[in-house]
Amino acid sequence: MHSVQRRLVPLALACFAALAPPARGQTVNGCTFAAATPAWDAPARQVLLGVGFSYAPACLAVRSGQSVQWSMSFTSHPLRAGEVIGGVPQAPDPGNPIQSTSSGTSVTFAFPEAGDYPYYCDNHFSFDMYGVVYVVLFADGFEDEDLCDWDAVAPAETCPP
Ligand SMILES: [Cu+2]
Repeated sequence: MHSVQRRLVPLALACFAALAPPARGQTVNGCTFAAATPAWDAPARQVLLGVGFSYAPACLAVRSGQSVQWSMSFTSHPLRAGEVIGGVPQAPDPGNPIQSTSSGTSVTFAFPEAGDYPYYCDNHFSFDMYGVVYVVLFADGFEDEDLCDWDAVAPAETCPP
């Protein structure tokens, strides 16, 4: 462990519970980190159909390394990674672990890296059927590269330009 990490880990330990993803405070797919359902200690991390055309919970916070299971008819509700902006689905970040799923009734994706991973239903995004998986970095998994995903806690000198 080099000096940068020694300096950063105590800071991270002190405030990990309040960490927010880079888009802190920003609304993405109807979600904010603050309003997300914390699920890292839940017995199951699962997204189900909500009332009407919606996900339940749509905005989920998990710990890096955990998996999330979506359970619903993907024929009726094709799952796609990406953000919906102004009613238009955007191309997903290539690092988003959520893969397009158009059949079956259950799919699980692992989220090894901290970040925020938006998703939507390809049939009903115009009804705001979308959400975000927030992947929270916990202190025992910290690496300098991870800290750079969290601009609120990573000093600029630790991050690539
Ligand atoms: Cu749908």
